[in-house]
Amino acid sequence: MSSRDFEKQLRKYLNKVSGFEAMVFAHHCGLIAVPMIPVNGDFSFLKPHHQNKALEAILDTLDLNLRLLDALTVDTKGKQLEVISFASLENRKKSINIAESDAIIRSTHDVRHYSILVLKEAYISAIAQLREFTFEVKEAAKNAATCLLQAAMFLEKSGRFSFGGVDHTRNYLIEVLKSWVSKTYRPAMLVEWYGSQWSVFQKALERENCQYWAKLFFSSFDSNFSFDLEGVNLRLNVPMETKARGPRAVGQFLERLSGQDKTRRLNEARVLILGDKGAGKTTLARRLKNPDASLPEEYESTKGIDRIDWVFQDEDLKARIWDFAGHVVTHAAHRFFLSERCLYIVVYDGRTDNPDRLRYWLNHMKNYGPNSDAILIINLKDPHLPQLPINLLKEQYRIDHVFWLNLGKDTNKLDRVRTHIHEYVRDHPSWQNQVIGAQDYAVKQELENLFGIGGNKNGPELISREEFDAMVKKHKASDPEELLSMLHSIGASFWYPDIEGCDTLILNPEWITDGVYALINWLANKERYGILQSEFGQAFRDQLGDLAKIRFPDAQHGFLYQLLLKYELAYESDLEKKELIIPHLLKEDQPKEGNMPVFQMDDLYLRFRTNAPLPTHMISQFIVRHHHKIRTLRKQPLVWRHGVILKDSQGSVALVRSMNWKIEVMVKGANATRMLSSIRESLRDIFDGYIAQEPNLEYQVWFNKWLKEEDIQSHVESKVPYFDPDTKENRDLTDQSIRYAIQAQSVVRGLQTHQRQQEEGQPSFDMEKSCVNLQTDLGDLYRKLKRAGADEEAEDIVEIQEILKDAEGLTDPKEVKKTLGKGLYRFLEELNEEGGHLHKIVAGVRKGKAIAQDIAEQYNYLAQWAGLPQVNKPFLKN
Ligand SMILES: Nc1nc2c(ncn2[C@@H]2O[C@H](COP(=O)(O)OP(=O)(O)O)[C@@H](O)[C@H]2O)c(=O)[nH]1
Ligand SMILES: [Mg+2]
Repeated sequence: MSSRDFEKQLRKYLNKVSGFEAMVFAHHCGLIAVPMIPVNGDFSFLKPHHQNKALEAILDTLDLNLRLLDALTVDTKGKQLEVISFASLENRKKSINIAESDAIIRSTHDVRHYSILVLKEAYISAIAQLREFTFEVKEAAKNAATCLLQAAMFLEKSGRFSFGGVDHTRNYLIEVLKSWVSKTYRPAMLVEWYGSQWSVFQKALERENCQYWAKLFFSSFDSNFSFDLEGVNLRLNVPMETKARGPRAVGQFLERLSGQDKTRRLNEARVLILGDKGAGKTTLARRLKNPDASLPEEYESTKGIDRIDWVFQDEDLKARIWDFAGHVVTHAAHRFFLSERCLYIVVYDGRTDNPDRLRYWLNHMKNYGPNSDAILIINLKDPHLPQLPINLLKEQYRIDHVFWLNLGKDTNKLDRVRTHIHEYVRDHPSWQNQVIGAQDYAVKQELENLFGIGGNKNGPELISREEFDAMVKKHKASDPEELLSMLHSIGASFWYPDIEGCDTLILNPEWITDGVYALINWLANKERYGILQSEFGQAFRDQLGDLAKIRFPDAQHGFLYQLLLKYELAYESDLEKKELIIPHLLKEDQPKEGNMPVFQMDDLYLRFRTNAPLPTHMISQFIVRHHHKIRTLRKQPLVWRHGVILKDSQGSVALVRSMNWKIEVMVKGANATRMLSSIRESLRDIFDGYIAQEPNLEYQVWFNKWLKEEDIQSHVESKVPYFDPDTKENRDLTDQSIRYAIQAQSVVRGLQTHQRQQEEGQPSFDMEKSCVNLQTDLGDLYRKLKRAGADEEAEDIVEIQEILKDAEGLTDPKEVKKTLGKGLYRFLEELNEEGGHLHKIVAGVRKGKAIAQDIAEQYNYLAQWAGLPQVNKPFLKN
């Protein structure tokens, strides 16, 4: 059967089935495509910082389809959309796109690319079915089948895939459709069809610690794709925080769940109240819990955060209300501590008549809880009705409901507000069904009681590992470490296995938030941005009075110091007296003109542009990550609240600053391209941590002409020059793409003509980039080891870095093999020796494990090309 005949046949039969059946067919194609994706034996084509999201999309999209499929057969239309919230659909689309773009960038159009496209089409068909666009459903189903065939063709070339190959695939797909039309038998799809690709797939999943998914795919094929909806629902209702940690964590969570007697609903949500001072936040917080509560007096103005637990007795459910005050930087910090089950309430004083203040808080919320809804309370302290563009705001923000009332007087309306919030917390579709195992739940409950969360405030702030283990035993839960990570991720208790001295303690999360916020507020009040550890005591006394000694004794200041670093809220100054600098508290304005670097037309310029104000914390996080490269002028570091000047060892200079809705980067000097690349990747990585939409990336290609990255890429890729409407000239963008190190395939290929002929499906390889990445990671590890006093090990790294520097220019894999053969490989092997000296030291330093894993990954990537042996990723449990 030719491709054209195949398409004809597809169309013919798809026309005879319903939209629903076409969607099921597309889903079917997706399921068959997934095992082809790790064609080279792993998922390393996904960029490290995309791995979780993209892998989750690959493994989980089909579940979302199944859920849609089920909703379509059972529920009413309105209900369907509610069940599958728009946020999760949007996130899914983005994640598949990420996986797809990685597949394209790391290879030519090949198995990976086409098999991910099948998934995407399956997803599109499901969404189209939900909206009842039957024509689109069928188009997507047809595309899914043709892409699957493309993938199969590429796979056949690899020789790994044997069982009847492409012809069999075509016939099988047509037979499936026919069977739907005639509603008779359904042909079986066997794993044997994949030949050895099946075991490649299973191994790739094992390598990612995704055994759970390996089993799932196997049983799915084994039962000829009949699915158990209960399993789908369990998977889709895994707590969001666990989901965000990727498919490994989800698999572990589910395995853990299956080992417990029963499940219990996660029974609390957080309600965060934001708004200007005096708007009525505290009034609302108190009256939600108790409608008869007295109004707060003027002098009672909230200092830090007040927390009030509003318990719905009969449903074993509670809303934990956070009444915020204090410096906004404390809001920036809370995204690190709070779980994702959040509802925001913005309170607005009706007398203000300044809608911009409302926008300010709505933006704030959007930055820190992009998937959360807001309820607006317009507090009518007097009869005057303010003019507010509510309809417009509803279009721009996720506003669930708006209430207009006098919080002090309107008892009936207050009742309505209370009912609404109660129902919201109880029924919110994306967390309503989230459960954990009953034994785990019992441990969580006991911990919370002990810490006095929502009640007795005299509880301890931390317990030892022994006490925790005893608790686990008492409630017959298993694997305390796994439980600790789970509790940590849902914000029930905090555990930091990689902070020395802290690894044996289980902490009350509210102790950490209160401590961090007290320090920040203390500094903000004093208009300072830096604090010594020896000043912590004073700060706590000033903020908390007598409670300071009890809650934050001197012995525990060190943890809080470490935590501020860990959460990238602060960095340690390089000066002799180790001071913590909180970039968010630095002065607003940039240095004066004479102290700013001057950039010329032919320097490098890029910018990230967003369609909403950027979270101010983003640039702070960037500053923290790059603080050791801050340029100084007459001993003054050139850094301010919204930007920083960086330098590298070869005299290149960069300016990175955030302005309104964009981040600007300018770089000059010998090493500019490389410096720009590293800044760009770092910003992307930070953006990625905020769930909000990834911004547009643009480059200045010639004077005042800015082009989007994907446009440059596609011009270079398709070898079509760019037509400049201003000068009416055609201009080639290849040079620009090299200057900015934008990965377009033809550029990569152009640069690597000297490399060995690329086999079909082999990723292209950039030796220089690979060496630079390795050196950066090794550099990080070096500094950490030095600080930990492991001089000898640090020296080994210096040696390896020297070798890497020499190897940067090599183009022949054989030579690379010779040069790099020993040092780095041996180092990584040593790192892998559990109980070995190096293993222990690296495990003990902050982020040591993560860096070591990155190094191993980078090395494996290089090794694959050079024909060197692969290493295991250190510190991963097998
Ligand atoms: N008359 C009147 N006073 C109110 C109302 N809401 C709040 N207040 C008063 O306004 C002041 C500030 O309110 P508060 O809840 O502390 O504001 P917050 O700073 O946003 O927490 C307090 O003295 C309240 O008693 C209202 O609806 N009517
Ligand atoms: Mg207040």
